[in-house]
Amino acid sequence: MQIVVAGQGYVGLPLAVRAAEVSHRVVGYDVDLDRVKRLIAGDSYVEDVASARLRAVLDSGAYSATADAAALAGFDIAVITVPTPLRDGVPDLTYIETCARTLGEHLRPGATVVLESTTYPGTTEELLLPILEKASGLKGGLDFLVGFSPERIAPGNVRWSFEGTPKLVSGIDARSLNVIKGFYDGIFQTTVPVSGPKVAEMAKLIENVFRLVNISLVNEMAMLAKPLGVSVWEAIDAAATKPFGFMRFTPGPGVGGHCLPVDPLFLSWKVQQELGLPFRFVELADEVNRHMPDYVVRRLAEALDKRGVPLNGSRVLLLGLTYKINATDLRESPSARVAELLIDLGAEVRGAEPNIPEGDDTKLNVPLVDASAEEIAAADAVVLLMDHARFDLAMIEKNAPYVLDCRNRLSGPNVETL
Ligand code: SAJ
Repeated sequence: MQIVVAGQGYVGLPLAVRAAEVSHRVVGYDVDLDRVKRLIAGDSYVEDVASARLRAVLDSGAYSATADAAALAGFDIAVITVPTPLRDGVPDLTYIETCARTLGEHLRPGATVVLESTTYPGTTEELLLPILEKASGLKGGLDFLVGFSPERIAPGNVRWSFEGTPKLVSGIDARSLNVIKGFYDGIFQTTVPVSGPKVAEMAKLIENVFRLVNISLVNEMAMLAKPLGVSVWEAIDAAATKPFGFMRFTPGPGVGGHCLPVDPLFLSWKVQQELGLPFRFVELADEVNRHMPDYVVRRLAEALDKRGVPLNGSRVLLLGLTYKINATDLRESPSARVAELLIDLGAEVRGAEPNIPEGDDTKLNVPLVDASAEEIAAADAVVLLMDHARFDLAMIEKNAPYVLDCRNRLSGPNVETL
């Protein structure tokens, strides 16, 4: 079939390439010209899509990338995988709206549109469908089909492959569900039909609220266990020996990424808007997680004070600036907030991040240095924010005058854990 995947980011590109590999003709549409140029050159910027795979589907002609909306004409199925950011705590669906209008102009009778972008329950039927109908003059359900299927991309997850991760599928009616399920059945090993888009939209948010709340729980436990003289890390490891009814989460310097700090707030915003009620778990979890950088800085200040080194004027080396272990993505990373707080208190802050290409420190608020023995020894304090596999933990333990270990990976007289 003729497929369009609108938005070629960490969600859209894996889907587009996989659809091309299973013999669809796929147009990868993105409004970012730089991205399109890289795609046409076979240069993948998505860690889970190797450039060799991209080049193979380009060479076979199964996949093409474009920023030209005219190339969307004639699609059988269009999948929307555009960002849904928050702007000052409010969901920004303008990317979905713009994309829907563009697709609507090329919508033919019998075609299907699927939304994958994470959003609040009701978006597919209350926002997307009317825009498609207005732009096309066609009637949803009658002339064209619509549904929602949330993404479950776990960047760098080696245990669950893209096609091996079960995929929720939904449609505004039985015909829509049938076509959408059929499309994803050709790509994923397991599809899970649900009764409608709202269920699928809500399920995705439950998945991420679950993680956000549980991570904030262990973060608050970490802040309480320290003054109680208990190792929260050892206690979590002990709790994790329970073979049922428990899932292990670990404390950290905060919650980053494009999912967890953002998606759950779509739900709390919708609940507030529709019901005039707070979604207290999400608000509290978000508050606790956003406090973690302040807690890291407080612990560091106390440790330096004990060593007679005022934070003001001290040299601090942050290890691991991306949002999660071994990730290359900086979005919403707590390291930026940690650095900002330290700089405001007069510290001279440097960062070491082996997963960011040399010279790519334009998005950082600290100068990028190597995690060398010299850099580590020259710091008054080192903070291990992300225990990337590329770090030489033994060398860090040996050379750092003091380390605040936010991941419980180090040990020694010069090491304290979060
Ligand atoms: N984090 C902790 N403690 C934990 C787990 C995570 O502090 O126990 C932090 C991470 O360092 C990171 C943030 O939370 O800053 C988010 O971590 P994450 O493991 O949830 O990673 P994400 O944001 O890449 O989440 C994605 C999600 N996938 C989708 O939304 C489609 C999530 O549902 C997946 O479970 C997760 O990947 C995964 O398992 O890799």
